[in-house]
Amino acid sequence: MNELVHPYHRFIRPTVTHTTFCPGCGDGTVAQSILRAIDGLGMDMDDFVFVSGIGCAAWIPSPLFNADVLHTTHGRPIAFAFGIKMGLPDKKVMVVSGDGDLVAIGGNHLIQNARRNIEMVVLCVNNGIYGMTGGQAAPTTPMGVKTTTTPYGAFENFFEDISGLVIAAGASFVARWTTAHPRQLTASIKKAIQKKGFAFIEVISQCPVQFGRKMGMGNAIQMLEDYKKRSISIKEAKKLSPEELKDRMVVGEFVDLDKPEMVEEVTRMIRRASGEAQEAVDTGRG
Ligand SMILES: Cc1ncc(C[n+]2csc(CCOP(=O)(O)OP(=O)(O)O)c2C)c(N)n1
Ligand code: SF4
Ligand SMILES: [Mg+2]
Repeated sequence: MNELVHPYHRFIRPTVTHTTFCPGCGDGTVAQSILRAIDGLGMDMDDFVFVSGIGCAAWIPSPLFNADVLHTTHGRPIAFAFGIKMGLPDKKVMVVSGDGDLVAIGGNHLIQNARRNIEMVVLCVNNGIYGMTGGQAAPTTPMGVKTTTTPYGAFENFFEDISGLVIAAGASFVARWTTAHPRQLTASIKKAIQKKGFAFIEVISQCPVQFGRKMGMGNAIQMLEDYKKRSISIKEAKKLSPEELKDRMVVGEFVDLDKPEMVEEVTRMIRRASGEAQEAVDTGRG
């Protein structure tokens, strides 16, 4: 009998026999969307260096993907990714991590590298909570949500629009989808991979175990149904008032700009500086 092999099995590290994700976790959809995008572009794992921090979402590229992956410290994947891009400018660098990793402890790396417009893809899996460590409140946890650290409900103002934050910081590509939009997500990942600049994709993703259970949102399917019900395209959102948009999730590609990319600018500057230094030596001025 022929053995059935998943079409993306070739992308998975041979030593990996299972994932760390809970049943129903959105991280599987995100992983598959990334692999679909890479396959759809006719690219290979060797074209990439993946980087992740610490958290459930950070397990997506490492150890799952059979590629060069840096599984770094909590909050620092973008800093590592910047270094990799400077040293290996021909590689595609993709960061995959959680909202806590990228927007809480790693928030400053996120905004500064978006401002610099360093060419990299950053996939932020936003489940609104610190999933891996037991469901503590994150800066993305909506007010009132009961978590391990907020048993009477989250009391901090929260980042309602992290895509908006990254747009304001200066990224050249920004999109938001949910795990109920795998095809649109895959299409945006393809664009992000091809983008010359900082490309950020926020994926609102279900954590049925820590977030869904505490919020009383039901199981993964019910959470996905909720995403479908509450999400609205940018075009449709423009017709609604802020009150009407309350509790809705605006999805789509928000920004796709061409602007100077820092690694390219630095490389150009180094060439110019070394040309001037050589000229100084040749003309006896150096
Ligand atoms: C410096 C440091 N602080 C805190 C932690 C503990 N820690 C590990 S993962 C994590 C949060 C993960 O949340 P998120 O990035 O949203 O990922 P998720 O598990 O939700 O996918 C925390 C607080 C750590 N490992 N290192
Ligand atoms: S705790 Fe939540 S985010 Fe982490 S693997 Fe389980 S369902 Fe996914
Ligand atoms: Mg999280």
